[in-house]
Order: sequence, then structure tokens, then C-alpha cells
Amino acid sequence: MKHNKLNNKVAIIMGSQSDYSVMKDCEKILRIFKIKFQTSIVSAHRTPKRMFEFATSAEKKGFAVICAGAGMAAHLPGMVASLTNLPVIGVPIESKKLKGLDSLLSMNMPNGVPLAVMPINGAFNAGLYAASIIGTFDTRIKSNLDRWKRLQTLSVKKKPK
Ligand code: RP5
Repeated sequence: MKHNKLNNKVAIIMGSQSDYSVMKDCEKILRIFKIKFQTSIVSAHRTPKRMFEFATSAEKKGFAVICAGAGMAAHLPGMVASLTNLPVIGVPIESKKLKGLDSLLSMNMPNGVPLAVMPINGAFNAGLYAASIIGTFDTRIKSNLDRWKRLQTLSVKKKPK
């Protein structure tokens, strides 16, 4: 698909309301970069029809990237990646009993269905990664990202206090 300025939004989805406290970090970094986003609950298991409808219409709705958080049997990011050719970034959400290892391993995808997977609870990095994807075709976002990284580097002191 030819990229254009319209396809520069990020869709943030998550399997449950309980994932939102983590996925808010994704919203936080996208706000810093002034990237438009839409956030919604889409569960692979509890609302499979909603998931199908979301994934198959995401591209024509103007999304460039999808950040998908899910925990436990975390099939949402992989299932969405199987239904769209947009880049999908999975965020394994920390689970109570297995501390998110279950979520992380659920995102181990077979050949043919690529999924970018962040660390457990890595919603902030998912937002940064989405910004770097959008930065490949949107120069405004690219310079915001360059500036943010320069400031991050400057903020690291040489000596600990
Ligand atoms: C997954 O099950 C969700 O992504 C969530 O991380 C986990 C638990 O969901 P709740 O029981 O808290 O709604 O589908």
C-alpha cells in the first residue's frame, strides 16, 4: 500500500480493561510525539468478531501501526497480525501467576506471520517503535523522535549520585 499522510494514526488495542494501566504508557509516548491514536478493548477470546472486524478494517481506517497488549493466553497480537498487513507490535502483559512469561511465549509466532514483540509490560517501547515506523514516511515524526532520543542521551549523567 502507498503510504500517505492519512495513514499515520496508531491503533492501541488490548484484551481487557485490566490491561489499560500498562497500555497507558503507549498513549503517553504517542502524545509526546503528537501522533494520533485510538484506544479500544478488543479481545481475541471474548470478542472474536470485534477482533476480526477491527483487524480487517484497520488499514482503510487510516492506521499505520497497531500496538496490541494482551496477557495470559495472549493471542490477540498474533491473531490481528494474521488478519492485516499493517505492522503489529505485541505487548505481553504481566500476568499474576506466571508473571507474564505465558503472555510472552504466546507471542512466539510461526513463519509467515511476523509480529514485533516488546518486553513484558513494554507499552512505552511499543509507542516508541510505532513512532519509528511512522517516522520512516513522516518527517515531522522523524524529527520529534530524533530530538527525543538526543534529549534522552543528554539526560544520562556520567557519574551516579
Ligand atoms: C487477557 O486475559 C487480557 O489481555 C488480560 O491480560 C487477561 C486477563 O483478563 P481479565 O480477566 O483481567 O479481564 O485476555
